[in-house]
Amino acid sequence: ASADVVVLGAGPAGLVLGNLLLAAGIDCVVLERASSSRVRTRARAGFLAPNTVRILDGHGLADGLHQNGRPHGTCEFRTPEGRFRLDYGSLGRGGRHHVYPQQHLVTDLLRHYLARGGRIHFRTEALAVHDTDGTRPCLTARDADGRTVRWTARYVAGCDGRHGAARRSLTAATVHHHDHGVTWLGLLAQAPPSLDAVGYAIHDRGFAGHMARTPEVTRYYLQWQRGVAADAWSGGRIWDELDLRMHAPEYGPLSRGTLLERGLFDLACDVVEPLRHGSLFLAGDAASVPAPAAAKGANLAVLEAEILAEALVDALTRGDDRGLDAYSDRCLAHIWRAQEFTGWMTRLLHAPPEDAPDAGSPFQAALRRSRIASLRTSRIHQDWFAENYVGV
Ligand code: RFL
Repeated sequence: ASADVVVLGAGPAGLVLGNLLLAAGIDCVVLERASSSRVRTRARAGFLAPNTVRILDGHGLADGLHQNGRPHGTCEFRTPEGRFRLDYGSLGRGGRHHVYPQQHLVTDLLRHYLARGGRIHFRTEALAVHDTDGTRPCLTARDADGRTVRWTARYVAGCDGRHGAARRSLTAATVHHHDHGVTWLGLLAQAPPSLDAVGYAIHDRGFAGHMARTPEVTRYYLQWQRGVAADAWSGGRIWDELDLRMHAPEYGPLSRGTLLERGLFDLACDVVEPLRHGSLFLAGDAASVPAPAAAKGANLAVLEAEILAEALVDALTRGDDRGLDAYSDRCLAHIWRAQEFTGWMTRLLHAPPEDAPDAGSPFQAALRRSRIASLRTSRIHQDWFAENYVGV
């Protein structure tokens, strides 16, 4: 089988790319390892940046987002020294997030893709990409019936995440890996949000976070000891710990509810360099995974998909390869900016990890308090924070 562009993965990156290529009349196909229902229900991100909304709007992909998403522009820091709010929507460049669960966005993108006549094969796992040095790359995949199928293409877009076939097929790439040394227990609670802001709580026992998703479901995070299982604590113990770290005695109790999902996330990140290998291009988590501390992953994925779509359209319709040549450098500039800010957020929210040379250091603790104080009191620091927090 063949297509001009074979897209691996039906996440935000692959489906935005697929939609933009179809809109320009490019022949493409999406191969996705998971089932259609799994793709539509996988709860992950929820905070979409202004640039993401602009891209979706510009291509008629934002109907669900405007109907059911909510603008959001406030975060609250709670620390042993007190709490303060930053209305980041009116600081920096005045950008706000839209809160819209990723699985709803993916469902919308899939609906538009299919309505435009897009081809997609679910339960089809790409195994390896070959011959990317030539003009006719090909790949092998295992289809829903377990048969090995072969696809040829002009270009392959690897949007299949950190553990996908695109990354595995690279022979000459550098993967920069950094582990922040912190693990989070990510929770989805069947409970309304407890505050009308993103909540970042700093506590001697570790970080806790609160992020709205829908009026009925809220995401919480607890900094967690590495190596301890996600189900080691009862629901009651988790809520007690969240109350403690979110300073509930001072600021009011959290709205409790059933914990629907628990997952462990190491705050580890990576960047692949370069993002182009002949006729294979990486986008989204396949290109770079930022630690989840600053809600960057899905937003970078959509931005890279737009840049790649424009470049592929130029190459396939006009023989103009300049966009493809510039793709890697353009995206890496955004990626490193996001990685730098995410690293800064990570150091703001957590003490040095237990195995770090400066673990437990009072000096580091004082620096962290000073960093927070600067964010609380300096308008310039707040503008910098706001610009980076919503920017990609
Ligand atoms: P995805 O969404 O992982 O999609 C990749 C798709 O590829 C498929 N796949 C394959 N298909 C074919 N062949 C193979 N060999 C394949 N291997 C994999 C997978 O089944 C999947 O469907 O990657 P994409 O499109 O690059 O999008 C990236 C985002 O999903 C990710 O960065 C974000 O979810 C990160 N993230 C957040 N990002 C934000 O911008 N804002 C947030 O608020 C936010 N919160 C989060 C997050 C990630 C989280 N987790 C689960 C790590 C919260 C959490 C808890």
